Amino acid sequence: MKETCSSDYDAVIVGAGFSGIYLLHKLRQAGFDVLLIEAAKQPGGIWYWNRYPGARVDSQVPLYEFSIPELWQSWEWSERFPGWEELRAYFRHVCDTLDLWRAMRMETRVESAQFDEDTNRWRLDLGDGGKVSARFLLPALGFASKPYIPDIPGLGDFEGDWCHTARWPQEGIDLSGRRIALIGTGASGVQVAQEAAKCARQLTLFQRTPILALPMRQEKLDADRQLREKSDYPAVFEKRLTTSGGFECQSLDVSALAVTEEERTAHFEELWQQGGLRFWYHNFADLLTNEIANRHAYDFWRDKVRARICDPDLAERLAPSEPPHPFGTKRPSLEQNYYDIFAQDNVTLVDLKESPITRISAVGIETGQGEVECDLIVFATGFDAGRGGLIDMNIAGRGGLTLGEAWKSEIKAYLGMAVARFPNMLFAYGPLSPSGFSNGPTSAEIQGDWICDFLIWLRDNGIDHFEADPQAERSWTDMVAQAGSMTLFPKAESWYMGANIPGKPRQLINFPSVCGYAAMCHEVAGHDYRGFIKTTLSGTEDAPR
Ligand code: N01
Repeated sequence: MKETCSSDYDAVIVGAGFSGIYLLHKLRQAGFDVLLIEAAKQPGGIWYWNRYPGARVDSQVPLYEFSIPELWQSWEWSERFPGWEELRAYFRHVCDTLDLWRAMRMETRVESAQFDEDTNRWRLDLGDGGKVSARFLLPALGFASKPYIPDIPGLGDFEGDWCHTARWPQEGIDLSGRRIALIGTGASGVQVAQEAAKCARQLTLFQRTPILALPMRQEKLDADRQLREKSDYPAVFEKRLTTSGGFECQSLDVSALAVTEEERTAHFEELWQQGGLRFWYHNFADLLTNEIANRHAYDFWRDKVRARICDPDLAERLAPSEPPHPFGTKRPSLEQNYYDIFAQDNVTLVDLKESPITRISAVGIETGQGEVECDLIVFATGFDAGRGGLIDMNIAGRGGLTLGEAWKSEIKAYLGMAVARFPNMLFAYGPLSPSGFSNGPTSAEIQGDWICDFLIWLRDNGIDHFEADPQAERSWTDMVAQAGSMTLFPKAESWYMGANIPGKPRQLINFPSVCGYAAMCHEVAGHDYRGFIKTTLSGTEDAPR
């Protein structure tokens, strides 16, 4: 293994989240000379950047960790749904245990990457002025590395503080006694709201669409219980590869319409009591494909939430009689006391559907109903998911084509990992893979194993150049759209559909099945990695298959 001061590698990985770290481990094990570059000070990816108060994962232990025995055997969690501090500590544990630090260059941003056709290598320009080159470029930026801040007039005039949840200062922000305006009520907004409500002088939530949040049912975990449960871990890790969401179980194989009302309600109630995302992923088979089945789930959710809100006007805004979109077509978030905070005197809801924000002034936020004064604005307004970080990395393939140009009117990718005219590049946890529908480690292991096997296969076969065949890329992109059209996902204005970013192409940006995806990738590998154009060292061109 070269030290990180070398400048030429077999492969460069960008990003130290689950996907990047797993790839680094696998490729080093396979004898590749590999460097991981990360802009942050510490590994953890999303858990480095999203360190706002209350940030925690929505997949329960042990779903959100690697299946590598030497890692889980020597690690304990303190909560069923761990928070960002503990997740960061987990990443340090992973890097220590797998001895990865020496191949990681932290606090270094990749400013651009160009494919050099003469030498068949990727050339990367780094933020610290350094340059590295590699045969293979493996961006592992996560689905949410580019925060979205809406273009609201007047933000430059605001005299208080403001920040996006994914750019929360590492030293933290003291929320106590402040007048906080929180824009956005997705998963991040819910988590910030629950914490801010405890200590803010005034917390005003600006809601455009109500979140359909589920009860988290957080629990403390002790060492004895985890020790007992660890005997089940191998089976859980095996199982998560075989389900459509990468969880420990999946939807029932029965329609919500094929059971009696009592049976349906009993199942809903059971899932509700279990907590977590199970109401989403262990529900009836047609929850996400049949509007009538979906409506039953929505009505159950609505009635549960409304039972916690005394003010009927507020209840209608937070849990409307009619669904704002089919249940589960936007990712549900988990809440602990979100629906209770509105009973507090220091918490107010502004319904942006009724009175949209018109501008930000020096002292607050103006809507049609007047001005809300504040001294801190928190943007919990989401991400340019899937493509944003990759485009910002200024990646240029053959002929200088940038990803931004290639994806201007549509995101296209073969297997959700490769783009035509971008040779020797595979990205992990990117668009048109199951990323947004899968928890990080599950996807990281499926794609990481596949990418590593592919690079070994290329090495064994003396192939030093591959590229996605445009036809294969087209078919894959169409197939993801087709899969989406059989679901209710297109009925929501969600980041899943690219609908949250003005001007972004509207398409389902993730493949909606982890196990289906794994099977298809496996099948491609079994056919000599069909769909890729490969060139051998002697220059023989493989016919596109
Ligand atoms: O972002 P979001 P997020 N004016 O896009 C609103 C994961 N995650 O950071 O719904 C006013 O979901 C927007 O309104 P609308 C998880 O996968 C997980 O919360 O578009 N409001 C919405 O309310 C999640 O799905 C955890 O009408 C505007 C909010 O901002 C994904 O990350 C925790 C607006 C954005 O919600 C993203 O979640 C956090 C505008 N101009 C995140 N523009 C866990 O628990 C947008 N909004 C693991």
